[in-house]
Amino acid sequence: MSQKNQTLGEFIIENQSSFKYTSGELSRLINSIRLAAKVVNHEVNKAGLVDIIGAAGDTNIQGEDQQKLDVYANEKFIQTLTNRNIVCGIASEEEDDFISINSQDENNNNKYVVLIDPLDGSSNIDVNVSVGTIFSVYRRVTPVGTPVTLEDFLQKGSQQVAAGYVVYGTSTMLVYTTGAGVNGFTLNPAIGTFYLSHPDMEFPENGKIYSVNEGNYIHFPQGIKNYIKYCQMEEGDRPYTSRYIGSLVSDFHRNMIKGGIYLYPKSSKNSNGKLRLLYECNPMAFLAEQANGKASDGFTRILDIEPTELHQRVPFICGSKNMVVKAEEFMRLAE
Ligand code: AHM
Ligand code: MG
Repeated sequence: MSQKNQTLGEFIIENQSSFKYTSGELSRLINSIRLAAKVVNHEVNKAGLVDIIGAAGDTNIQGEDQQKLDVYANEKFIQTLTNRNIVCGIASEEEDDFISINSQDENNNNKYVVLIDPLDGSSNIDVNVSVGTIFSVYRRVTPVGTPVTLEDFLQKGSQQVAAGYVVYGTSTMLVYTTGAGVNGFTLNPAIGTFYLSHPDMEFPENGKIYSVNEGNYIHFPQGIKNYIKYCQMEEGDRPYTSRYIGSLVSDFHRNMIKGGIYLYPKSSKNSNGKLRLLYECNPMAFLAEQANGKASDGFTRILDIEPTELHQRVPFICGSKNMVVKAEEFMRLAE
């Protein structure tokens, strides 16, 4: 039984046996993420103090400026997962291609691949607004002991065995699922320990918050425009409140606790929206469903989408179940 004040370390050990593959490998993986999260948290927290903010001069495969902390977080997560010889492959928002680990080592029997957005919402770093890390875990589909291939990463979201995020906010929290509900752990920075602070997290079925970048309104599909107008209409429990941080993790986290919907639709400028299916939308969708919420591209369940590319983008609507159902209704009606 999970109980408040339990440490994340204790929780992982206690819940290991309830996971269907009990080799301990997944527990070690979550432990490594916990460690890397603490290291990155330390750096994020002093971002305003040291000369680490600002663009590193590189652009990633999507042509966006990389911030130095993105690079740092990327290195830390990859290093931690690689050095401890825990996974057989990693794909990251910051890497053009996936990384195969220890493919030469015949003793490498690791079964899991990790997909990660090491520091999401990075445009918020240099203005002291919260950012996050998102991760997604799959069992490889190619034989153990051979180098991983793209096939191991291009799996449907419904195949995930674990997913989670770290929110570097007013407190730092690690929230994750292994398919048996969602639990949130808050870091006590004084002693560097995560404590179970939010057991069995769930989206309220209805909410009163909508989160969308309304600056793009003019470019949105008609169904989304109509849904936004519906949110703003004076009727019943509406108008809803608008809240948009521009950090997916933080917007999702608030909406899960308070009840709400997050939308990043396609637009006349971006035909597939902005967010990436494999390391942003799928993990958030898995968490949402595990927390009694829902995630959709407007028509299809996110977790049912068959991926075709590592850095694929997809429209994303996610949050309280009834709100997402309503948004989908508007999308269908406007077809
Ligand atoms: P990033 O991966 O480049 O940081 O972009 C992802 C972020 C999300 O966290 C956030 O919800 C969204 O982009 C905000 O985009 P916009 O500024 O277009 O509203
Ligand atoms: Mg991102």
